[in-house]
Amino acid sequence: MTSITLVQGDITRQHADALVNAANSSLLGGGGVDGAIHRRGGPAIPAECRALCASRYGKGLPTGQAVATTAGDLDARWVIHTVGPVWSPTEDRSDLLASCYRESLRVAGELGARTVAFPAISTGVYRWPMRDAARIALEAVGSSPAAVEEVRFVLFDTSAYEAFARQLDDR
Ligand code: AR6
Repeated sequence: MTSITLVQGDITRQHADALVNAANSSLLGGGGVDGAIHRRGGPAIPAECRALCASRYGKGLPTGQAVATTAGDLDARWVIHTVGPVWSPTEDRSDLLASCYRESLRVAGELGARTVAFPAISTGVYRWPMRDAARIALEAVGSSPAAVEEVRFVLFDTSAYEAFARQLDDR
């Protein structure tokens, strides 16, 4: 059984077997969590991302999928990159957001990661409303069959932390 914990903070300061990155399909870095992970993780991460793009993901990593690289200088063994969906007011993309969590945990399980830290995927640049994103994230993690001991959500600010805490209480 996976235990779910919530902390407020910067995911790049966390120690865990795997840190999940809210990437984009190019895997070449960006703003938000992605920018922070690439900055603090150092050049080994983009080097491996470039190699993955050249070999397996010529058209980019599809939305909802996940792939692992080294964690470089971060206090973790792996970074698992996943691409969240951009929020749409007209199209239900919740399955893709749930898939980011499920696929990241599947990859983590395959690697043998026991502790996995997630940011609130898609809730920044991709504009997903926090409360709905928290519900989807907690449901997806709660129903994942992956053999991971701890999933830690690392929420950047108080309102994100409170949104996740409320959803966790309601479960
Ligand atoms: N630690 C934890 N959470 C963070 C951190 C951090 N260091 N920095 C931001 N957040 P975002 P997305 C929160 O934009 O919405 C990038 O440019 C942030 O407050 O990082 O999935 C990529 O390259 C928000 O709640 O990811 C993509 O192009 C959450 O993390 C695009 O943004 C996610 O915000 C992905 O957008």
